[in-house]
Amino acid sequence: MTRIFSGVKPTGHLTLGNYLGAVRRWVAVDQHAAEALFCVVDLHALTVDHDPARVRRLSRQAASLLLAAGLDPDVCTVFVQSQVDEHARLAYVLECVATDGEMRRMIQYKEKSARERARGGSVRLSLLTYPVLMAADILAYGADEVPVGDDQAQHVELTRDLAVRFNQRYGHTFVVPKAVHPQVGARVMSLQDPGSKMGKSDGDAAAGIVYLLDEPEVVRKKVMRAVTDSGHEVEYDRDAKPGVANLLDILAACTGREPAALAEDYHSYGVLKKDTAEAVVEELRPLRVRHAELCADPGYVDGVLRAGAERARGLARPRVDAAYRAIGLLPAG
Ligand code: AQP
Repeated sequence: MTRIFSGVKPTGHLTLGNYLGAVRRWVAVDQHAAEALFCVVDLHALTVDHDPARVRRLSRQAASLLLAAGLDPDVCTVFVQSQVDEHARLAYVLECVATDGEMRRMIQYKEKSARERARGGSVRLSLLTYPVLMAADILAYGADEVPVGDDQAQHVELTRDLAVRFNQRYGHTFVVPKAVHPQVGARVMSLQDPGSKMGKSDGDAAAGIVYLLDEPEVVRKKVMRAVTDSGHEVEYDRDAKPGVANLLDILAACTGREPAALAEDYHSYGVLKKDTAEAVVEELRPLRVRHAELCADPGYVDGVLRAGAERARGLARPRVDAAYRAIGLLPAG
């Protein structure tokens, strides 16, 4: 049976980008089609300046949102990365296979390290190496498929390279996974800056980000204030009209229609925004309701995470042990 692994970072509140680009497909397709593991990758949240209490809070919230969105712990495994030691154990071994040059070519490293330096901060070493940890997240489970938004394509490519290199040097140990992207919603852009991804850690740009737990009125306000392009024609043209194209992509993802076909129905930006806002509010409504119920029952969420970590450990341990043996480490006991 196909095995799937994917995750979210608790670096901020989950966004519409996370939902349309990843979580919605995990719920609707992946958890039923395969043996699927979904992880709150909290170790990745430590790669930039962070507040420990906030990371803990956001980890629990992310897990609750995944369950509220419809991940069913009876059919898939939901867990927190730091509760399964195999991720960090394997990451070190993979660091001995990856190269410094490879790490420095990662687009996210270039962008985020430049951002940190511009703020006058220092760049954590883990920001450079975290794609290796991400490779460990995936390879530890022998995942065949990694359903992610477009922004993660380069990291999955690196994961494939590391798996192939390890297998060639030390004997076949890892499944070589492939990235799977949704057809619509693979890259939701900021409503205020349609040239940039709607990313949850960009707190300075909250006006352009729809958070899954935003009140409906807030969602409407953000969408109605979305930056659009010059002219009045509603056309689906990502280069010439990125703001309008982003709204059409979002509306398409919420309605199941094609963005170019939707464009033909609209003759003003105002009506397009209004319909997009309502579609987003409706899309998120059930998730918000279920999330409120789960918040009233934190013991349930903790129980799901405990069971998930135990199961994940059982799946990862044999492959990580095999990697340790293959690379030349003396088995314990
Ligand atoms: N804007 C987006 N459009 C489509 N998919 C997206 N994803 C994230 N943003 C978009 C997908 O959601 C999954 C989880 O993402 P993540 O938690 O790894 O990263 P993030 O939400 O992008 O968080 P940050 O901290 O703001 O990330 P950086 O700054 O690292 O990009 C992934 O499948 C992702 O593709």
